Amino acid sequence: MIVKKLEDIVGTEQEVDGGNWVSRRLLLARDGMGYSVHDTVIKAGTETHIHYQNHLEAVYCIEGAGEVETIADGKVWPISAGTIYALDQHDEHYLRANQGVDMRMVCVFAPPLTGREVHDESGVYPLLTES
Ligand code: 9YT
Repeated sequence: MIVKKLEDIVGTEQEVDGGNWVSRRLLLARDGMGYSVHDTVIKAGTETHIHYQNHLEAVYCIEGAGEVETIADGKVWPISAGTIYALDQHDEHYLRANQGVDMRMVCVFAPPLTGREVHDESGVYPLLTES
């Protein structure tokens, strides 16, 4: 059994600042679950270009509001607390948080992140494995 609290992660190296977002990485590859789980804050008023070519991600909004736009077709979906989206096609997208309030998301990645990944200039995370 693994039990952790968000307060155990905050301020450690499992809290990663990506600029537009801060990701508190609750479960990682080394926890052996086959996926990673993050509590991520998307800063108010930001737009982030993301393209997880090496990962599948599901994102469940629990606070705040914004939108996600898939770049291939220009579709825009509003996001608010209680909305989940899943990048089942490795969809390249923009993630936007509305002005004035941060968005808080629970993110699940498969394969799991190992810990310190941040987006490269194309919005991609590298595919890393525990050595
Ligand atoms: C929703 C999203 O993809 N935000 C970027 C950060 C990422 N979820 C992470 O590393 O937690």
